[in-house]
Amino acid sequence: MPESNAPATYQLPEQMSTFAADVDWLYYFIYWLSVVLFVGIVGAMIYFAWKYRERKGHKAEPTGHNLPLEIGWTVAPIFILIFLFHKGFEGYLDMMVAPANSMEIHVNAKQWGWEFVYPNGASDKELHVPVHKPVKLIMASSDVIHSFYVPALRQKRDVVPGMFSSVWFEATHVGQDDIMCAEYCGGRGKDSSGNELPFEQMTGHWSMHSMLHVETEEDFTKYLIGIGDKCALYTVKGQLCPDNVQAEMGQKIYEKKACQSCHTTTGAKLVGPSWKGIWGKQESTDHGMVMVDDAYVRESILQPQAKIVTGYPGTMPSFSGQISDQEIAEVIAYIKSLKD
Ligand SMILES: [Cu+2]
Repeated sequence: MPESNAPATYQLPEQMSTFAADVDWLYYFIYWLSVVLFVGIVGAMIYFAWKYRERKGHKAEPTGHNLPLEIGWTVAPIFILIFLFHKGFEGYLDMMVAPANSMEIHVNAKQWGWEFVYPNGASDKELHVPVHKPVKLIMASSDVIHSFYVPALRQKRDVVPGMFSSVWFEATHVGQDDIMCAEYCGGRGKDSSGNELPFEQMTGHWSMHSMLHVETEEDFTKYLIGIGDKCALYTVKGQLCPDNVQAEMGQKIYEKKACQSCHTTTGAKLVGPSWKGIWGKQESTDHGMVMVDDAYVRESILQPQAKIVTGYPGTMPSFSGQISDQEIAEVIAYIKSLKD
């Protein structure tokens, strides 16, 4: 794979991801192929128009067929198209299939801004990623269709309400680039009573801008700690985050995901069982006795209706797709810390 580190050129922005060089190679191949064909065809046209112009004493004669020539100009473009399809499809697969060790970051798009949620639930309006590490973005929209676009990464994908779409990339050097929305997603030029807003207060698709910051692993860890990810320091060293730190993070998720509207931590009964003292207990459910352990808590977050504790309505919605494995581990650590 060629190095993807080239600076911006007249036609293309700077290269900042591993597949940027391949994308650009194909772009320039198609560009120069078009230039050669354009000059060749228009040149031949002008030459023939001049050569066979109307002159006294010359009579037009039909040219008839030239079979080898006709086969040649039919077959040659077929091979060029097969080659272009092959290169394009190869590049597409490369950009679609994220490596298994990718770091997952959730992206929420809405009118008109971006939110990036890191594995432990800490979030920010701008995207920070470590250099030379594959990153997978799992993207959702809460209103209309948006499109995540970072020119230097050569990555662009629609973000559609009601489904997840994903992209991945590996940044090749430390730097910054713009994150834009490439789907016209509306705008607001009037207030609720229909009066035209002053220009500075108008907002919309064009203001859906954010920044990508590619950082060294050290800077990225500092950033994660800065936005409240206390486990980052341990994760980056490949160590397990201590239980008490995880429990602290779990408490934040408990508040942020509004778990407290149904589960208390005081023993009081709300819509769902209180988390106080529940860890390790045997509970009676509609599927018999169940031990409250990692497996049961995980299942109850992702498929709340699987085993409902007797005496509760079982109306909890599934958090599947809205909570990462790391966040589940932190919620579990928090529940563990509430043992009496
Ligand atoms: Cu948008």
